[in-house]
Amino acid sequence: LLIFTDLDGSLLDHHNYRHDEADELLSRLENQAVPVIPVSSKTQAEIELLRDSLSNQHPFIVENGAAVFIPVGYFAQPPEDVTTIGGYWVKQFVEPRSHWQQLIKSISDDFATDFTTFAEAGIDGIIAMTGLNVHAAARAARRGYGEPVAWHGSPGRQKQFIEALEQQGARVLHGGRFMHVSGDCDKGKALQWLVSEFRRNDPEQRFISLAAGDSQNDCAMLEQADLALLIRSPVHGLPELHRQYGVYISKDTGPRGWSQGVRDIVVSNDIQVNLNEE
Ligand code: 2M8
Ligand code: MG
Ligand code: MG
Repeated sequence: LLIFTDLDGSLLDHHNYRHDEADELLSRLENQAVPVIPVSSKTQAEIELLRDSLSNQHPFIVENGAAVFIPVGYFAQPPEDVTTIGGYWVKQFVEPRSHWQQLIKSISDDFATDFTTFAEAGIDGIIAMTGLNVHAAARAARRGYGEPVAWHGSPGRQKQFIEALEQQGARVLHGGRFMHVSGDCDKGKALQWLVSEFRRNDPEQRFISLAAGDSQNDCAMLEQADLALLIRSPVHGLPELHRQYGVYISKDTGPRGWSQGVRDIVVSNDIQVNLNEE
């Protein structure tokens, strides 16, 4: 079993970013050698902080599937088409952040008062928009592959903005709070690539994938995974995917819903992982 999980609104509470209610299950999963792989809109720097606090040493996927980070040596052989950067094998799916910033700039005259980017907001602005503390906000500001945009204009203008970006080769994904402007990546493609690396490294194993998420930007990975857990949100409705057959919907929101959902899915699919106290 491999667990791919969104962070904000899923493993982490939407409002306070805490994960206490999932800690017990996380340590059981680690004891049972089930990798829990963060897949987030968050940056490398943000996810590293969280991994450290959880003692998680598994690969992770940053910025909505823009890149996959695998600790060097995690697999016996490095995957094809990766670059070694600071102790990781990195698979990159898109152009760097500056490319997408220039693109936004090139159309911004038409939408000047409608939006604020993370770059414009700066650390203080990010704190105000997200409720992150200053250290976390500084890490959220250090982006490699795209630009989060807070939208203030009308939905109609937003549609035009997205179309203008997409005409220039960008792709826009929606997280819990922001639009994310980057290239042709999503969490589903990144999941698929990483699952195939697990299989290549250990062809005897089947590797069932379970994906958990709460927002529109999670749907691609929920569709791609063998088992899908949709986490209820305290602030927005369920994405369209909830109508799809076989998608498990959590009863609670955030880390509490995450834990219940993962447990229920493991039990009801007869997956041979013991999550009970020894
Ligand atoms: C952004 O991501 C969230 C996740 O869904 C969003 O779009 O609402 C990212 O910029 C991330 O780096 C940051 O930590 C988060 C904080 O709420 O916002
Ligand atoms: Mg989320
Ligand atoms: Mg997210």
